[in-house]
Amino acid sequence: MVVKVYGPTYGSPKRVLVCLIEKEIEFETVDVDLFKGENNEPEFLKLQPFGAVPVIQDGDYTLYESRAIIRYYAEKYKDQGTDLWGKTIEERGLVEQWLEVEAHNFHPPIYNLVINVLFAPLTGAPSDQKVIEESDEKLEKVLDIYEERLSKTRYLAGDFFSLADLSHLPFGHYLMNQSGRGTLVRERKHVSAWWDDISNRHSWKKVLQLYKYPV
Ligand SMILES: N[C@@H](CCC(=O)N[C@@H](CS)C(=O)NCC(=O)O)C(=O)O
Repeated sequence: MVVKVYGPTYGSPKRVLVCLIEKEIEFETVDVDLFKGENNEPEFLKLQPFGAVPVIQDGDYTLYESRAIIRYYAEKYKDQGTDLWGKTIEERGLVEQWLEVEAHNFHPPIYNLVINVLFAPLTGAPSDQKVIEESDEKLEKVLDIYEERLSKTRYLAGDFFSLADLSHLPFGHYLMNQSGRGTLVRERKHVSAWWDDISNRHSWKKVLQLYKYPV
């Protein structure tokens, strides 16, 4: 059964795509145009009632929330492709910890920057300067903690690439390439080396080659 992934051009679905490639799982994609509001059409809302991508369909199994989906596939195909969980329960605990850090500390400020710096000018919506300043400040603090961690281990959860690193790729890409804030990474030696390492993986390059970001 081929996994169907909805919305491949957007950031959060790319988290799923890069995971599927690492796990050597076959998939196909279905375009959803957020700019045309296709995510709020009744047929789509039957799959994802909150109107966001990604959603996957795997036979008659449907799942949404990108981090839930990557956890599901990393577990279901534990022995296939790259092991994204680590070998021991302690390593797995650290993978989970850094996945939560990505979701709750790293993602919110960069998401706010993407919305206010990148998307607002494109859609004619107003940019909130206060949100931009607060997000910059939060991101600096988060990256200082990453710098400290990555001075001790090659990857976030230890000396092995995991779901925790992978989860940073889609919005890390925005941070590095479209937000005008790549220096936040480049001025932190270990974060910079980590970014070069994870963003040069074959899986991520393949995602970027197959599915261009909308902006
Ligand atoms: N927590 C969700 C967030 C998904 C999300 O924010 N998706 C964006 C695209 S990157 C979206 O569909 N935005 C449209 C909207 O929310 O109206 C996940 O990780 O799957």
